[in-house]
Amino acid sequence: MNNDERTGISKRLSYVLRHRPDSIGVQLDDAGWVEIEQLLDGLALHGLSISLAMLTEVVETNPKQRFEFNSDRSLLRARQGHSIEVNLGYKPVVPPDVLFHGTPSASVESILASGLEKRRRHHVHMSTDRDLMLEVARRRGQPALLQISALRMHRIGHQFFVTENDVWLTDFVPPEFVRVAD
Ligand code: HQG
Repeated sequence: MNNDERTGISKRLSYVLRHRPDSIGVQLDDAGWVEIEQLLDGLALHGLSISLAMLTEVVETNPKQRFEFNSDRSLLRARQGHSIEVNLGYKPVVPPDVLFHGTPSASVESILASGLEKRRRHHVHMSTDRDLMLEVARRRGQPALLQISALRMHRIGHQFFVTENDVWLTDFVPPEFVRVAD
């Protein structure tokens, strides 16, 4: 497969596993897992016939490691980014002092005024990786980098979770914990 083919399959998987499993007639369990056989059948019935080898290639080479197999490789799920109700089972952890969030520069003023909201996702997404966050912001134009006082938030009771691929998640970042990064 070439890059475009992998990206196309990855986008379709994101759509199905984060937002609309019903679009191919499959169901996710509480933790967001789908049976691989069901997934491949559902995709095939809805215009995307791929083999298990192709699916595995997409999952393993995904630049942001968006998907994961369970241990016996019978199930697949998205690691984050859901809009449907799932319990991913991430445990609350103590965050580092500072986390970063990338956003279009046009949104900075609004965020500094009203805080960082999760919008249609389940959490606000952050990272320790500044470059990665700038890349995220670039999806939508001129990028800006915000810095979040994560540890201070944690000390007053905000919960943080971290995924296997080092995406940090929280519910809401009040404006007093956000500033433009140095
Ligand atoms: C912004 C993608 C104005 C927020 C990416 C962001 C990431 C506000 C947008 C991952 C605001 C929501 C997450 C406020 C938040 N005023 N704008 N008060 N509060 N926003 O896509 O963080 O490809 O839901 O800054 O690469 O951009 O899906 O979140 O710009 O890793 O795997 O509202 O999603 O990964 O946008 O992206 P999103 P995000 P995937």
